[in-house]
Amino acid sequence: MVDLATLEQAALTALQACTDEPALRAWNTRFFGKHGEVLQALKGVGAVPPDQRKSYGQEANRLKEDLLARYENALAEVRARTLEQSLQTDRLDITLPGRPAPRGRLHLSNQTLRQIYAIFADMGFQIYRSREIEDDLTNFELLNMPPHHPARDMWDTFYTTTPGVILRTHTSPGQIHVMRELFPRPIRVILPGMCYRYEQITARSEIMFHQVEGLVIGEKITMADLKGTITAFARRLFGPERQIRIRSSYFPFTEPSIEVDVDWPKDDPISGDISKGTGWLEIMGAGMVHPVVLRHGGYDPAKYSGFAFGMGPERIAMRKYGIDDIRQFWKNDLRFLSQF
Ligand code: FA5
Repeated sequence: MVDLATLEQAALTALQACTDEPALRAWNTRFFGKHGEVLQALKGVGAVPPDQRKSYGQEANRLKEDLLARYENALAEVRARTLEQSLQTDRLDITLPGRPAPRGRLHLSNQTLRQIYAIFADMGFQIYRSREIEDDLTNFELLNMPPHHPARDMWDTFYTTTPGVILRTHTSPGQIHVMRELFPRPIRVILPGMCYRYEQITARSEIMFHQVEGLVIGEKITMADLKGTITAFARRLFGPERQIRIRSSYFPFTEPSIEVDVDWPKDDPISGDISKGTGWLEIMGAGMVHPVVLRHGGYDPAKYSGFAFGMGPERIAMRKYGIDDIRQFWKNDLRFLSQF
C-alpha cells in the first residue's frame, strides 16, 4: 500500500522545482505516465485491506485531481512567461521600412521585339511562329539554294545528330511554311524568332540572335511597297533624326535584293567596331520574293508577287540605345540588362 501523503509531498516538491516546459513534461511522465507513480498508487487500491479501501480510493483520486490541476496551472504559467520573455527579447520593429522585392523586367531583345510587333500590327501584319529546328530542305533548298550553292557558305549552322536536321540560320524558311499554310490567300505576316550561325563572334555578330522576317504576298505587290513599308517602319522605330540607306544586294531567294542600313556616324566614339568606318550598320536584308520560292510555296508567280525582309532586332537595339557590343545581350549581366 502506497503512503499517499508521502507521494503527494514528493510530487509537490518536484513540481515546484520545474522551471520550464520540458521539466514539467518530465514531471508529468514521472507521476502520470504509463508507469507513473500516481497511476500505480491508484491501481494498487485492490491490495488495500477492505476496511481502508474506500478512504484510500477517495484520497488517491483527490490527490490525482489536485496534482493534475496544479500541473495544468504550472504549464500555463510557464508558457505565459516564455511568451512574455520572447516578446521582450525578440522585439519586432514594425516601423522599419520593408526590403523592396527586386523587380524583373523584359529582356532588351523582347522589348525591341514588342516595339517591332506594335509597328507592324498597325500596318496590318499578323505574327506567325515558325520552328527553330529546320530541315536542310526548307532552310536552303526550297529557298533556291540547292546543295553546293555558294551562298550556303554565308550561313553555316549547327547540325543535329539527325542528318538534314539543323538549327535554322535565318527566319526565311518560315516563308515556305506560311505560304503552304495560307495559299491561296494574300499574306501579310511577320515571323520573329531565334536564328543560329556557326560564325565568328564580333561586336556586331553573335552565333545566336533574333530575326524578324516579313512576308507580303498578293497581286501587284511591287518594290515600291517594300520601300514604303521599310521606310515607314524605320521612321517610327528610330524617329525622324535617324537616316536609313537602301542599297542593292544579293540573296538567292529574292530578286531583286536589297540591304538596309541605319546611320552610325563616324564621329560616334563607339561606332568603330560596329560600322567599320562606313558610317552605317546593316540591319536587314530584303527583296522581291523569287519566282522559284513563290512556286515552292504554291503561289503562281505569273499571278502573284511579293516582298520579304529579315531584320536583326539586336542590331536595331544597338543603334537605338547606343550599345557598343552585341555580346552584351546574352551575357546575363544584370548591370547591363537592368539599364533597359
Ligand atoms: C538573311 O538572313 C536573310 N534571310 C534576310 C532576308 C530575308 C533577305 C528575306 C531577303 C528576304 P542576313 O544574313 O543579312 O540575311 O541577316 C539579316 C539580318 O539579321 C542582318 O541585317 C542583321 O541585322 C541580322 N544578323 C545577321 N547575322 C547576325 C549575327 N551574327 N548577329 C546578329 N545579327 C545578325
